[in-house]
Amino acid sequence: MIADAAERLRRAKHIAVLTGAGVSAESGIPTFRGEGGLWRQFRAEDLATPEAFGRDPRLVWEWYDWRRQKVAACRPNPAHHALAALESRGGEFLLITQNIDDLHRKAGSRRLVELHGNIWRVRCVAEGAVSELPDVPLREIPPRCACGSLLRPDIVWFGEMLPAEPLDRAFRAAESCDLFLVAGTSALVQPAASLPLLAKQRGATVIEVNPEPTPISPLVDISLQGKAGEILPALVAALGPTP
Ligand code: BJW
Repeated sequence: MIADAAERLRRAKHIAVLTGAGVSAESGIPTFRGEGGLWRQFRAEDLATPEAFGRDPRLVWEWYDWRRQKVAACRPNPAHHALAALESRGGEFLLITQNIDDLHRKAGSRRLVELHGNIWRVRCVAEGAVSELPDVPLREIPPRCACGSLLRPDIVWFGEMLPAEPLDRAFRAAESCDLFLVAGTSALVQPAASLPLLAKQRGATVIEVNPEPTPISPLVDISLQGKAGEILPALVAALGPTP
């Protein structure tokens, strides 16, 4: 299976990759829906919606401050490094991530779009200005902008539109790639989950890496069952030297 997937990757002229929380699981960052997942312990409606933030910004920020501390203690794992190595082989490439943890960038990925935002960025609720807030832990909760208004995490919550430019780049890559690799996502959250299906409709080979089956598993061309931190390095190693 790995050899077949590697052969298709080697032949591909344009590769798009979609990652989800499973890719960061081996770095120690909890996923959302599996065993030990965040949505098993917390209600998304209380913490990850604009309504929750409107009701209780302190509660929402306390949760994000806890998550920021967790993420700050984590490092990229072999899955992140393998994807950075895949990009560095050249050719048309885009890494589309739903993750907000910045670990792909830390591993060296550059042709990267973050569909659901970034945990280190904040946005002023009044002015919309986006900035980095690296403090861990936060000095004040909830943090405020210089203008006095509340800052919010620059993260896409349920019921919110995804940022237009990254979403547009992701859809264009899914439409035009000849190989779409999807790793570590339950493929339940829209619109990200529709990207591999769009790629498949447009004729791309779709390869999935996940220890568990997902709703897209019956539709993909190759399903590599296992951990991203094991499968992705093996896949990239099987490609052989960069041409
Ligand atoms: C491993 C592994 C290892 C484990 N190696 N793998 C009804 C029907 C259809 C759609 C909707 C609906 N009602 C509402 C919607 C829209 C909604 C949606 O899709 N909901 C579904 C849940 C039903 N989507 C939205 O609201 C989006 N906006 C939108 O659509 O705007 C238009 C619109 C507006 C209003 C109404 C309707 C439409 C926004 C979505 C924002 C998602 N935000 C979150 C949280 C951000 C907050 C935060 O992080 O702080 O983003 S939700 C959460 O899920 C997070 C993730 O990015 C996202 C995806 O999760 P992911 O990455 O797939 O993680 P898991 O945990 O689900 O899966 C992990 C996988 O890894 C598993 O498969 C494991 O097996 C695997 N794994 N270890 C490899 N070592």
